[in-house]
Amino acid sequence: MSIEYTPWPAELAKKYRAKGYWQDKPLTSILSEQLDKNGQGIAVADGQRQITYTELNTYSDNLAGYFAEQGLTHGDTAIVQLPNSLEFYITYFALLKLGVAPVCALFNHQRTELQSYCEILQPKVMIVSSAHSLFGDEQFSHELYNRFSCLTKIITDHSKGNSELKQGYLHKHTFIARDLNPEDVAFFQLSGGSTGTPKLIPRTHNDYLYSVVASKEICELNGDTRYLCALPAPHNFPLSSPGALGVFIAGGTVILANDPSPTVCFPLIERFGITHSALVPPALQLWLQHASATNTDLSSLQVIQVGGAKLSRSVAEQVTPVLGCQLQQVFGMAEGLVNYTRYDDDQELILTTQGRPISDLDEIKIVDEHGSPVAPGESGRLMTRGPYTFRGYYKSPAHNASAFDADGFYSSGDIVKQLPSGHLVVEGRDKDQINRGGEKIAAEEVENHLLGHAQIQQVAIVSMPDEALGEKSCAFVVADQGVKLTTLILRKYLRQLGIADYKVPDKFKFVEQLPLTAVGKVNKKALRATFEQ
Ligand code: OOB
Repeated sequence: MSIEYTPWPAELAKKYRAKGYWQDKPLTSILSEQLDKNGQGIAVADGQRQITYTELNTYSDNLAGYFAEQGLTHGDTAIVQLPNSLEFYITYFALLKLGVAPVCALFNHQRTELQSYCEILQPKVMIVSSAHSLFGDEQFSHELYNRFSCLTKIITDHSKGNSELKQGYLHKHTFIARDLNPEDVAFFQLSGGSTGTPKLIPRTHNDYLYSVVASKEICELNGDTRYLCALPAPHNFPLSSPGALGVFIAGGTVILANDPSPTVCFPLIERFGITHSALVPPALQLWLQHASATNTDLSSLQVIQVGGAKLSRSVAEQVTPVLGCQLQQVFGMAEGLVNYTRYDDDQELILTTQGRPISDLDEIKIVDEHGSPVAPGESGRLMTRGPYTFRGYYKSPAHNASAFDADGFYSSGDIVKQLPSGHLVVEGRDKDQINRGGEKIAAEEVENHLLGHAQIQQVAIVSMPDEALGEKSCAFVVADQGVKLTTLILRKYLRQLGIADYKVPDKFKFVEQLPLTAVGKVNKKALRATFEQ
């Protein structure tokens, strides 16, 4: 059984194949193609350990065999939540090999996020880490087993000592490889989201492999590339743009960091001779601040990619003088479309634009609020379709009806303008989302949690400007008459529900009422304007 998804129309699929963009190969070919030429090359290293391509392949074969013994089979789904570790890639490839499609949660996701993914995906298995507070003991696992009858197994990786996961991959378990259909869903990406419940993005072997192969070419990765993965490994940026998968195609080495702070990353840059890394703007700012004061040798750095949120020109300008390497801006989304500034672009384009699309078959439309194209060079809403941009969220027909136009163009919710060179400049956003230094918060999701509080009548969450993160979140709260709620009470309430920390509003404002628009909706623009001086 294959996993359902909205396919590309036949005539477009034909075009993507005719150009050779869809190669009809599974994502697992990334690994198998390294074995003969580069089996002894180091694929992944963290501070303590490293594994070769041959080991990555053998371990993921073993684990696939172990999963099969546990009853997992092609067409099943899984939830993976692992820190940046060798085990993440071993597990990812093991599931791909079996034809089991995982969603890889971020490590800072908590109870409510994991429960939502379980609800949508009905996974048969979860692969998690005891280093996460939820899985330090059995309690949450029991809750999940009780609530989701689909769930047959929660496999825990113990960061110290032996674990079921390690038993699974270190020991021989026979795995009989089966043919994978490259048109099938390989795994799910997480959407940054703008709705009440999280949305999952089905990514097929064909579309994802193309985005990685093309990204690896644009970014000129090769066997000498040593890529520092300091952002959460499952995120689309460090996984595929060109990310770890791009490095594996090139036969280079991925070095893992637990977080993007200079204290963690600078020693790794020196020790491993890191050539490339990917950062969000706030992390870049920290690197810039620390670089001038450090004795660490950063001279191996060739390229720093920056994306996930808007980079200001003044920060962009410092990259080459301070870090001594090239800046590449990356504007991408888990749904598909990724844009890069090219290394040989004019300096002005590199400093002030978010790049141009990967592919000549990426189609871009910039439209006004009625859906009509704006004049060239004007700003408007970004709509896109192409060989690696998805055609529908998983099991979300109602939301899909508004997220796509009649021609299958996806509305990303970004306000952009396009220069004659094709480069896009991100000017703003027309989605109910806060971009907290690259971490995306769907306002409605957190609003719904707060509305669950017995003494809250109304709530609206909007972004407020922040020096370090670009944006932070503020909740405007209308409480029941005569009730005195405090920031402390509501923070505690949300933490007890179990939501990721970055989603907890940075500020709460208690108000008598919320401003309304002419049609009676909450006027978020007016709320945001209260932060402007
Ligand atoms: C990346 O992916 P997501 O899915 O976490 O977030 C996508 C959204 C975009 O729609 C846009 O609103 C924002 O993040 N964004 C940027 C940006 N890059 C992403 N806004 C301004 N400037 C940029 N450079 O964030 C992502 C995926 C792949 C590669 C890079 C980033």
